[in-house]
Amino acid sequence: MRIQIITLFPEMFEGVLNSSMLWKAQKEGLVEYRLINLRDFGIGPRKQVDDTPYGGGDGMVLMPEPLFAAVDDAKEKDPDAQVLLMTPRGDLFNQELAREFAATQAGLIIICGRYEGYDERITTVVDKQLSIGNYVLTGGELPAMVVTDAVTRLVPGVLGGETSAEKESFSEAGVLEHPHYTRPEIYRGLKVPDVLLSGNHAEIDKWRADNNA
Ligand code: 4FN
Repeated sequence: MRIQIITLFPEMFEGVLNSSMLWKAQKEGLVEYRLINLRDFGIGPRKQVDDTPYGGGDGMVLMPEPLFAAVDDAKEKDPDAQVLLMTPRGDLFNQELAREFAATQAGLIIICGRYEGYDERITTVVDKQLSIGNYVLTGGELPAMVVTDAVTRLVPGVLGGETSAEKESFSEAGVLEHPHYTRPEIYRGLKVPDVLLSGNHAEIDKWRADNNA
């Protein structure tokens, strides 16, 4: 699966894409990431990508020409890819959508907004508008990283060892996680619940079922 990300700040993605799981997914050829710098499609010698809004008002808006050109470039690499626009007005991104994207063999092209937003005409080439939640952010980059992380771990073969049935049991049955403990048994006077040390797996399963958020 190919994930192409259109952004004015490609360097923001380096840490996330080079972290263990996403790095391994790339190394094993399961996912290919491509960062597209919107600036490369800027207009004129100053590589302009933003302009003042028609109708007046504060701030700047991403111009249509660089955005359309960047999407065209991404589509050339991957004609069947779905185009996603990260926007606070979008549908709330969730695990079900992550699973759908991962299952689809087609790639993703993710557009990240900046400033006050983008010229609305870009929505004519967008398949889905997505939001990660209701808070003010400075750009769509962090939301794009959330989608990239959530989708990549579900791409077949990425999470070694675990079967898809195992992955489903927690994240997709609406079951929240139970509390976890590791060594030492007592830390700063805080003891691990006895049942977890008992070796009684029926009792442990019951405790975990009773102690999920
Ligand atoms: N945000 C709100 C209302 C008005 C504006 C914003 C806001 C980044 C380009 C969009 C934000 C949150 C979740 C993208 C927020 C997301 C963004 C997202 C995002 C710069 C314009 C902007 C009512 C939600 C508080 C800035 C609410 N998921 N504007 O944040 O891109 O994907």
